[in-house]
Amino acid sequence: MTPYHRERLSHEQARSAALGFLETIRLRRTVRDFSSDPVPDDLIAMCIESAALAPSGANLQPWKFVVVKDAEIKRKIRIAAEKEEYENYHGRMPAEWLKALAPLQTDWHKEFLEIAPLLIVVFKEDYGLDAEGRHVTHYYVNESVGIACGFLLAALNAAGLATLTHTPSPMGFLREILARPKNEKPFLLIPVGYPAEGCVVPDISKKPLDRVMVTM
Ligand code: IYR
Repeated sequence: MTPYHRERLSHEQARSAALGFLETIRLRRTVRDFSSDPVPDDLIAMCIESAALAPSGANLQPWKFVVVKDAEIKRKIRIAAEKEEYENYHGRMPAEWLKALAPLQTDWHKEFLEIAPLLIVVFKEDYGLDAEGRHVTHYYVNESVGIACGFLLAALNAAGLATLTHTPSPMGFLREILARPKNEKPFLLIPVGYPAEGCVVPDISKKPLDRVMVTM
């Protein structure tokens, strides 16, 4: 064990810090219309460093963040994702699902996978591999990687970047295209960049606090 100390903030300081975070995270929107302008590498590295500080089951950090900037690889990912999504939108998704998605105006076209300057493909490690190739059990993998993705989206948003939490389904093709080892499973595909000039987003709102928070 090692000592842990954080200076306690005054109520005023704490309020102002919490409000600052709230105001910044309020700016986050899921964007599907990206500019192709490049994003500095160091920004992305710093945001992934934030994500990798997330808590995880037994601190085993069961994640990998693959940053794809290469146009040819992005193209392969787009082609494979569109193939799956075409099937989803033409029969695999039931009518109820399509109805729920209607306000988002999504369809099977995924040009953003090529236009966005980079994709972060997050993999979860269902188990680890030690130096001898023996399996190491991982715990709470979905919770851990989900939290890390939350940190990542918040960090990218704080850096003024737009993201899309994209889950082409099924997404096993990402493991093949990116040649990842067999203990890594695709978890989330995040196009990252700046919103395009004239970008629009769905006119949707979040539930008010009194519908999501219960105090007893
Ligand atoms: N993966 C599909 C469909 C989709 C599903 C949900 I739930 C969304 O919130 C958005 C889209 C697609 O990317 O189009």
